[in-house]
Amino acid sequence: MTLDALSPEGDDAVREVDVVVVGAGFGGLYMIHKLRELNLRTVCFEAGGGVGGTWYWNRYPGARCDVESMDYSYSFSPELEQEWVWTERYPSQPELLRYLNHVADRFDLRRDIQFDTRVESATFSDDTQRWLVTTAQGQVVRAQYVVMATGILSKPRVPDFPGLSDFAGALYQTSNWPHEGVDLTGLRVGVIGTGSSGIQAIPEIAKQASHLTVFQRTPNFSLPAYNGPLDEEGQRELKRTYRERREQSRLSPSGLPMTKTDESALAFSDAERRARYEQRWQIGGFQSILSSYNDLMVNQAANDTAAEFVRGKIAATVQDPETAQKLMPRDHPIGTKRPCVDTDYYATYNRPNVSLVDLRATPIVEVTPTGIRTSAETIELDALVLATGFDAMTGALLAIDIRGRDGVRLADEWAHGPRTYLGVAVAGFPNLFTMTGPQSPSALSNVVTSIEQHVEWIGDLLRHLSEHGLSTVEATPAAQEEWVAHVNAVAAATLYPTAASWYMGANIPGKPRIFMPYIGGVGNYRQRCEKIAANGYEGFVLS
Ligand code: NA7
Repeated sequence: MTLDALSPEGDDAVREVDVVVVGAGFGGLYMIHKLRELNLRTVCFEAGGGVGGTWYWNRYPGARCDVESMDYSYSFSPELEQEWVWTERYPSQPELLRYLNHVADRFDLRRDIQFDTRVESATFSDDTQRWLVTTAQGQVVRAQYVVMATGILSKPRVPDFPGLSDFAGALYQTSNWPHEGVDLTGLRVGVIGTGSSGIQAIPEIAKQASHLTVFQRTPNFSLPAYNGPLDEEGQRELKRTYRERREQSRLSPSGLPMTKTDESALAFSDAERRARYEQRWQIGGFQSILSSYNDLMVNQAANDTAAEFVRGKIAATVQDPETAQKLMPRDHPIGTKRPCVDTDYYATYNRPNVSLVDLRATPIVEVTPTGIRTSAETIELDALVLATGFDAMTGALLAIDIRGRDGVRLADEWAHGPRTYLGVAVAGFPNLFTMTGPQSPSALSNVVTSIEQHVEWIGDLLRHLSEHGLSTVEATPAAQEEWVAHVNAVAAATLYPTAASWYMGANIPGKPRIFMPYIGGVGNYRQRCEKIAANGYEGFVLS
């Protein structure tokens, strides 16, 4: 669908809708569907040329979700979940993009989406009680509600290495990978960054490059995926009890169908712990080791036992002891940065065409036209891949000039870190919803479970407003303060804030360091949101 080009001048040029949704990834697509059920006129603006959000942009070799296919998928339509057949345990980026395109077609969502359109600003008018949303294309839309489905990892971080713009070889960023694909065969390739994106791309790039140099600033813990085909019979079997599996996920700590143990790592002997970790290691996935005991994320001594086990696995896999040492994380407790899930990552360092540069020991001095100069050497490169991450959780929101009551800018409100009520609303910004926003479980959960919960909760709220003849909802400052204090208190009781992670905003120079996701658990959070709704939307003013 295309909207008429609208000029900002003059009210006639302003299109009126009930809701503007920003972003057509997992969140935006389901939100459009939900709003249609509510008979609300919606327009969704999407910066990309197609649906998919994260899965539209991140097309680097090896790109794959680290949550299993059967769970990283919508549950809102039992028909959809029965008819879609996944091919692998962990969905690849192309398969996820096919799935989201299928969803867009199946529910006829495209007619409410305008692609290739970046939202620039959203301003609340105290006079009209409406939002005025503008796009980079010069369109202006007036809406009663705005839903930011902008994603938690969607604003790429481009590092500012001296000389980067003078690099004469091919320069790529994993989060903005060319759609036509890239052939790195026979090239000398450098990869900067060893988070999930780097760790997934490195084994694939190593197969193509004549030589691959990995530039690592901080080693990460990575756990084996044991990815493989999903057999159809097993999948059919699982789908027989899909509803129960989904329900378990909704009420779980992390949005996954897992049961919690109540055993402490410190209650067992070394040998017993090793046996359990080994058994978990064989299952694969990032929850495998981390859910072995109940105190790994709250007790340093307990965490050390799991971290040491994984370091042992690195030592056993990587043949060169010096390289193995460099790959072993020692600066953060395991799990406090999102652990990576890989296929052959550590073994890739046994290839003769792969080398590792430890940037802590020899930092990058500059990028030259032909390579990278570190404090120790110059490495000639034909291609450079930046896998340097994102301005997570707040980046995409603050990239839009959002102004609430009295012209107050969200960027100013959040100058010292995000402050929200339930991660979905902000005091002073009526009728604005931040889907999977900071201070909701978002990044610490299976994000599709969290997205569905937010979409349904927002949908219920909009229905409630309409049924009661109300048109404005706004979080109270007091409820927000209480929520922020609760989020911080829960985080402070864990090891998470001890790591310089993107959860903390620590990867972005100058960003306030505050633990952004809500760690109290998906199920607890859901129950709290439901109780708030049942009590007439406690902590909100409805008018
Ligand atoms: P991440 O996890 O933020 O990883 C980015 C990597 O890039 C990480 O190793 C960073 O090192 C490194 N980096 C960033 N800036 C620099 C500079 N200036 N110099 C050297 N190295 C740098 O992003 P991903 O895209 O891999 O993954 C994001 C999430 O997507 C992931 O957690 C999953 O949830 C899915 P650092 O650790 O900051 O020292």
